[in-house]
Amino acid sequence: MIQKITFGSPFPTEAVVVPVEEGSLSRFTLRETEHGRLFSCPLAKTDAVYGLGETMRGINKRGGRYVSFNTDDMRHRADMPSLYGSHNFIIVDGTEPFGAFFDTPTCVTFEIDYRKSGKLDVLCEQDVTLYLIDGESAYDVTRQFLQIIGQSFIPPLWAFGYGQSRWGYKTKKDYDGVVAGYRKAQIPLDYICMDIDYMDRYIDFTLNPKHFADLKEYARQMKEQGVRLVPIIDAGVKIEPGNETYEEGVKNGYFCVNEDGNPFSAAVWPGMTHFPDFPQPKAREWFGNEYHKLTELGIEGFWNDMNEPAIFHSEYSSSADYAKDKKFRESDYKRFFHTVDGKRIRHYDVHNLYGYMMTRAASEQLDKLLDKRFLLFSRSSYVGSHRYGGIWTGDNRSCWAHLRQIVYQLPSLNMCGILYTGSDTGGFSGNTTRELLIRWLAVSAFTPLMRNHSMIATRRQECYRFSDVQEFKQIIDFRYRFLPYLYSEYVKCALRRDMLFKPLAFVYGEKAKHIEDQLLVGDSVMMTPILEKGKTTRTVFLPEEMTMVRYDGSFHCATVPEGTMEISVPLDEIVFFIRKGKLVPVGKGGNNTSEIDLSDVTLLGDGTEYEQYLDDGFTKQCTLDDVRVLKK
Ligand code: MIG
Repeated sequence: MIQKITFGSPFPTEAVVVPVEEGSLSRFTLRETEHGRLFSCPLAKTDAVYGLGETMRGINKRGGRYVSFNTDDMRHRADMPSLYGSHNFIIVDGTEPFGAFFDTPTCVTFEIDYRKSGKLDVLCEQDVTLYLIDGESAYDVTRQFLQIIGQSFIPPLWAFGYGQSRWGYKTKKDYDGVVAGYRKAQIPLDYICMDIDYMDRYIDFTLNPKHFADLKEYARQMKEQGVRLVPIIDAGVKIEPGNETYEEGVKNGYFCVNEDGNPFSAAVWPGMTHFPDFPQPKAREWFGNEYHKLTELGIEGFWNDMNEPAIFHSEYSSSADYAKDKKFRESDYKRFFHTVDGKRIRHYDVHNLYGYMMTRAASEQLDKLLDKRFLLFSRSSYVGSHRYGGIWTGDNRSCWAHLRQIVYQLPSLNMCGILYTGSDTGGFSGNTTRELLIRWLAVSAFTPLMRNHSMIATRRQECYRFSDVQEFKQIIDFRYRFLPYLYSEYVKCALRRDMLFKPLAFVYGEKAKHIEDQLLVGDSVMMTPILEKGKTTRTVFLPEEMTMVRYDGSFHCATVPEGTMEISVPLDEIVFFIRKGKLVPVGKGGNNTSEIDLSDVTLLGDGTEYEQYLDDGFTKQCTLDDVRVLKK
């Protein structure tokens, strides 16, 4: 059962798209404080607390403090309160499980048994709509929530292939080298991301005249080889006469304004820029339509960056101010404005919607510009973003802790609707190691977005640059052989409003509550990755009898009993498990997704039937009519 209670008149976020009955406050007590409304509820000693999407720490969020305020800060320490997205849905899993979604577009602080309080405290700075969901289990509560926030974005099949990216690729030679490197190593590749250097001086919707004047022909040649180019688009539009996007935006009032009502200026990569007024529907339509400048050249996928929005300095604060104290950014967020329905709205008050509305802008227009499904993922997000695109989890570091973190983030993001996601494989900042990258690939092999990305001036981390490239090949080959299952499960989850990654506790309950380093992937699979340096073995908890599958170039299956077991996982192998009575279709693989035959599969596991979603990989209409039953 879902009820909503409105406190004040919150800005409509459009996170919830299904009508919900009005109710009255239960579960929480409410206290008005000088910092906002404080909602509190007691936590029993054994209650687990789930949700909160893109946050640090484990799957059970208990013991932590989390602040929903979208932030670009690459120091992802364990106690980091805010990352790039805000997903205010939280689930208390106790004797009477319930969920609460605090729908408010600015700062919310969650303290979860933080001060030995035995309480969940949620402080909402501003007006809020609270959605309360009662259910039989944490999973049931979550599925009810997924029903009211609408259907997830479904990218094309090629977006489930392996992608290479790096901040620092500049010329065609760089991109050609990537294709050649992967070809030579016989490692599959489906797309290459183009980071900011493809543009003319970081100006959105322009091309570097020296290197990419003929992007159309170049994109065609790449596609002929089965590789798509996926350019980045940043939020800030460079202030420069002659920049069409800038001129149109100013002329039509499509930019955020400062205290004087003039377009607000802030420095990002291109130098001084204006920020598109994404909460304004007309501005969204205009900015989204600008993507035609690239779709006309044959581009079918994009990533949206810097849309918290990130600011280096502004017309109000210098870079020295920014370096000194984060407070300056916050005060800048209070000094520029959106214009919605003729009303002026302080950016700070709707801050967490900016990346969401940018994704929406792009998605709604790409849908009009293209006759096929497209790839779109964003850095910043809010609940509702999942209807328009995916996200990547931002600027992680090449360290084992951040490999582990994505395992925790996957189910938490899925609880908040976000299905198309993945992390910078190998780590963004810092220098990766061969071992870390391979283990990271073995985790990303299960995530919808599987992209190797790294920061400028770090060690090069394309797989073919390492010794014994065969070991990398085997892991990525696995991904392509696993695609018939992964793709089918993804689309079914989107259509059925389900999670792709579930904590074990969501299915097996109490006995699996302590397990956070194994995940259920779709309906049949349990993944059990190696997350530690130097380890080639690990302990696996089996909540029931399962089929253990080892991939070493081919698949080997064995039935293993409920309980605890030690498995060995050499660097070039993948070990996963299939739940009792379930099946997993695996294919023959290929050098890219166009070579994959999703219908030519072998069924692994001891089940009798598998429901496979099957289509051409790009058709816009995905429906459950395209599910066929495979029998063993
Ligand atoms: O200030 O475009 O998270 O993936 O490579 C850094 C350069 C801007 C941040 C993104 C990262 C990207 C980088 N961007």
